[in-house]
Amino acid sequence: MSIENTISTAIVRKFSEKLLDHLNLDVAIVGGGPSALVAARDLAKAGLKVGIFERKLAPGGGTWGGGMLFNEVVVQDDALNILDDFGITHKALEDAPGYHTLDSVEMASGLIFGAMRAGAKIFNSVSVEDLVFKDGKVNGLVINWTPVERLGMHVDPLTVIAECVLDGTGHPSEILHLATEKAKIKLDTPTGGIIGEKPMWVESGEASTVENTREYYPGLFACGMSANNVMGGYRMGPIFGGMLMSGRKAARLIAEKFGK
Ligand code: 48F
Repeated sequence: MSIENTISTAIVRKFSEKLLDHLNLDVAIVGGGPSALVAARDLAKAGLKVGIFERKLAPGGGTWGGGMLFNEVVVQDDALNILDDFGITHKALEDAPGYHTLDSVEMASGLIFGAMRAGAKIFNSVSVEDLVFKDGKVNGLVINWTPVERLGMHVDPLTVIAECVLDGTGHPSEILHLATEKAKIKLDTPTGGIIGEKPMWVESGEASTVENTREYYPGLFACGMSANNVMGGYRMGPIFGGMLMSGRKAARLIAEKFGK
């Protein structure tokens, strides 16, 4: 066999094996932002089979760009233990006790690496376009290649079956929207629907992101900005402690469902 053929055969075979091995999951996570990556690492460490489906080529969500493309972000004391678990470096702010800065590129790459090293698999350039919803229960995801979605090509999708689905899609809460609009699910919110994100208030947004991280319908959880949007929390900008702690909380709640 020529080397050209060997390379192509190896890639097609290995990717197919990986996808086949992840068509039936304990936890399917939509979006590879910071909260989802923390959840994925913790869930994989708990022994669960976890797949992340991320629309973009590069996972990491809103972490890469820091604040307005200045590639530094801020994290508060409460979340340092999570950064330490991933081996991501941080530096205390001398003039603001309790707050720390870190390089947003190190954070994004460190979170991705940590989630994968723990055993979670990331399928990038894959968009989740629908839910599998049977007998009133969320059963998994409907997936397609992002270029297919972007080009509006009429190509039927594939499905991934999962015990639990975690919406980590950030500000748009895409999966919870699908749940309310297509599956006609009533979410566990005061209105049964999505309340919608409020403007910026850092302290409130940071606290509510963690508070609002929970199960919104049996088997359907939300973390990060998605959880905050559902419950009408405030946005917080480039401070990331709430996102990291939200991921950890989502993993704990989901792991409890599996008796882990
Ligand atoms: O928004 P995002 O970074 O998720 P997060 O964990 O973190 C929010 C912060 O980055 C920031 C913030 C903190 O101050 O406010 O915004 O809530 O990442 C969400 C990821 O989900 C992907 C999207 O490409 C992004 O990388 N995503 C969204 N919808 C889909 C999706 C979809 N339908 N299918 C696949 N991926």
